[in-house]
Amino acid sequence: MHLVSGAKVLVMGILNVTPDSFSDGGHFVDESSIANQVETMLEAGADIIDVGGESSRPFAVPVTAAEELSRVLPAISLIRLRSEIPISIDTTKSEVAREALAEGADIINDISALRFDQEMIALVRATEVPVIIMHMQGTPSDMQVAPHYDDVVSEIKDFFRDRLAWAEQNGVARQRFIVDPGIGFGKTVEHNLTILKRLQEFTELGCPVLVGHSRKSFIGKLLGSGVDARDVPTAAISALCVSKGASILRVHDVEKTVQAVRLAEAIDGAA
Ligand code: PT1
Repeated sequence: MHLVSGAKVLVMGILNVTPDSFSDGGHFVDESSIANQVETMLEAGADIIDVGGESSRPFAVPVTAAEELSRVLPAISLIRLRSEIPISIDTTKSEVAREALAEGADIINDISALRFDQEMIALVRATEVPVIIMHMQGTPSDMQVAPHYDDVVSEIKDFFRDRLAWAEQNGVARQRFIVDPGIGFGKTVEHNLTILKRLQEFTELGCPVLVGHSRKSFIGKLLGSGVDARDVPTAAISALCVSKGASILRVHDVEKTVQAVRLAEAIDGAA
């Protein structure tokens, strides 16, 4: 993976295999629609496909590991049959991550930053895959009740410094990690805007920065657009993230974000 600074920004396409997912709920659960969605993302030039079987949108309710596995394993195997594209597994459960890696996944994407499952750190230590750690205030079921920060960027950076130090104490080098400020996870519209404005500061942690802004409710609150009309605004934010040092963008509409990313990279590279 090209994650060093100056390298091409990577576009991570979202494959939700959750019947209750926030923006494409119920659309991609049967096998042929998963296959179509994967084909569309591959043709559009996705660099990574992120497979998730548990919704983490605001007020989502948890599912069991067995339920999550029954959703994600067939999707991973389907992708692997047609492509060698890197696959990330979006889960907070070590059992789901372990079986997903065995099925062919290459990256762990843990929105709890290894906090929800005490056994996740041992799995991470036992493997060599990159690990995405995300910041969240609260849990998906309560995170949007009353988010509060004195300085949202400083507090998220402190959180990552703590998590990276803890991981190093537990035998996992910081070079393994990708950091994600967690847009929409226990944040008001203003918090999300401040994170995006000051995104460059997260690169000071020395890890690649991932942003997951796609189709989120802060876009709807700012523009009044419904969830099915947020891909152009998402691409606009993607371009801004590139100029502020992001390494990976997690999005639904890969085609529009690839266009935005290539233009932002060309502008960054101009004399
Ligand atoms: C994310 C992310 C994720 N987001 C990573 N993984 C979701 N690494 C799932 C809303 O406000 O940003 N980074 N996995 C989806 N979660 C949300 C959160 C969806 C908030 C919607 C909202 O609309």
